[in-house]
Amino acid sequence: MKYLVVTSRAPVSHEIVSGRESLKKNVGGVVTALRRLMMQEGGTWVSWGDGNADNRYLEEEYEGYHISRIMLEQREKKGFYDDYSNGTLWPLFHYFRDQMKLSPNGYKKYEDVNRKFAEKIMEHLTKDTIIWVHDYQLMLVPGMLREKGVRNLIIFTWHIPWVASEFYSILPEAKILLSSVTKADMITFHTHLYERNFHESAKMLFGSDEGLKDKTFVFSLGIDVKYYSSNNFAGLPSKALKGRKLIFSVDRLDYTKGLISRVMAIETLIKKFPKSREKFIYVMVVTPSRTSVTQYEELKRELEMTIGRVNGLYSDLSWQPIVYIYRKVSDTLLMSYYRKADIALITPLIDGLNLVSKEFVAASQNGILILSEFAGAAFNLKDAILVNPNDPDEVAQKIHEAMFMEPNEITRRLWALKRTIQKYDLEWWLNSIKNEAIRIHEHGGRDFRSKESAHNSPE
Ligand code: GDG
Repeated sequence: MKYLVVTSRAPVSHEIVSGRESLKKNVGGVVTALRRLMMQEGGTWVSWGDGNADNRYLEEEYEGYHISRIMLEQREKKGFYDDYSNGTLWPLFHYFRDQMKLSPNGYKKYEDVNRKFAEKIMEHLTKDTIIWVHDYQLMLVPGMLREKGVRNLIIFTWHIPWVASEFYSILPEAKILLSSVTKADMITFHTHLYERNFHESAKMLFGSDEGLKDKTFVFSLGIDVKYYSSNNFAGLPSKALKGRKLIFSVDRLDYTKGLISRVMAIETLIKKFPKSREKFIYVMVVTPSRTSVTQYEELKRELEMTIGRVNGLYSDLSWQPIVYIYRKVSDTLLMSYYRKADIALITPLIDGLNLVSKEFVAASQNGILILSEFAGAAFNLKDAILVNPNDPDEVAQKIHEAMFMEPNEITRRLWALKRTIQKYDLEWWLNSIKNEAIRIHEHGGRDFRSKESAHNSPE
C-alpha cells in the first residue's frame, strides 16, 4: 500500500537565480509533516511546480519518494491561486466577508486546475494507493476522482477553520465544493468546532449529514518535538536586550494574524502601564506572503505605518519598543528567538491551528505563551494565557501580568504545555490518520471505538 499525497505547493522547487539553478525547500508546517511520512513510506507527491525551473523536473525522485508536478500558465495561477483560493476561499473560511472577492472567472480556473490535479493523480494510481488530498485549494479533487471512477481510499485533510454554516452558504459554489469534499472516505479537521460546522453546513445545504457521520475525524496536527527541543541551536546574544524582557512573534503577513491589533496592544501596554516602558523589546518577524494578492500589499503598508507611528511616539536613543523584521528568517535564528523569548505573543484573529505556538512551547525553557483563543491550537493548549486578540486592553493587561509572573507559575504552565504537545506530536498525528485509513481500507468500514480514543480535545 502506497500513499499518494496531494498538496497545492510542492515540498521543493527548482529556481534559477542570477543564471544559477538552486533547490528551494518549502518550510511550511504542512509540508514538513508530510515529508516525514513520505520519507518513511515512499510513494508519490503530486503538486503544482511553482519554481521557475520546475518545468525541467516534471517527474523527480527526491529523498526516497517521487514528486510529480503539474505546471500552470500565468492565467491559471492567477485564477486558481490568487483570485479564487486566496481571494475568495481564504477570506471566506476565516470570516473576512469584506476581503472576499467573488470571482466567477477565478472559479473557472480553480475548476480547471483541480481537474489537472485529478488527471495527474490518475496517472500514478495503482489498486492499493491511498490518496491523501490537502486543503482548500483542492476541494474539487475528491469529487472529480469519483467521477472518473476512482474507488481508492481518499483522505481529505482540512487545515484551516470550517466556518459556521450560514456563513459558508454565502459562497455561490458552496454546494458543489462541499459535495466534492464529502466524496472522500475520511475527512480530518484540527478541532471539534470545525468538524461540527462542517456537519451543520451539510445539513443546511443538503438537508442531512447522514452519510458523513462515520467519515469525519478530529486530529490536530502536531510537531516534531524532538527537533524543536534539541540543543543544537545557538542562543541569541543577550547583551542586546540589556536585561529587558523579550516579547516575540513570527507570522506570515496576513490579515488573519491580527498584526495591527497586536501593535495596538503594545501601544496600550506602554500607555496603560508606563512602568513597562523600556522593560521589554518586542521582536515582530513578519514573513512575506502572497505578494501578488492586492490586499496583502495594502496590509503591509498599514502595518508598517502603525509600527512607525508607535515607534515614533515612544522610541529614544536607548530604546525602541518594536523591532520589525520583514523577511523570512533562517530556521536557526527562529529557534534562537523561540529559546530566548520570555513571552511569545501569538494573537491571530482566527487561525486553523497555528504551529508557531507549538514550536515555541517545544523550544522554550522558561517562556510564557500568550495565545489567541481563536487559534485552533488553543483548544489543546489550555495552559497558555488565552486572550481575545480584538481587545487591546486585555492583551496589554496579560502581557503585563506575564512580564511579572512568578517563576514557579511560568514553569508549571510551560511544562503542562510541553506534556500536551509531546503526547499529540507529529508522529501521533501521522499514526492516527494512517491507522484509521488502514482500518477503513482493510475492513471497508469504521471502528467507532477508535473514533472515541482518537479525538484529542475534550469538548
Ligand atoms: C495552515 C493554516 C495551520 C513562518 N515564518 C518563518 C518560518 N515559518 C514557519 C513556522 C511554522 C510555519 O512556517 C507556519 O505555521 P502555520 O501554522 O501558520 O502553518 P501554515 O502552513 O502557514 O498554514 C494553519 C497549518 O496550515 C497546519 O495545519 O496551523 O492554521 O493556516 O512552521 O515556523 N520558518 C522560518 N522562518 C520564518 O520566517 N524558518
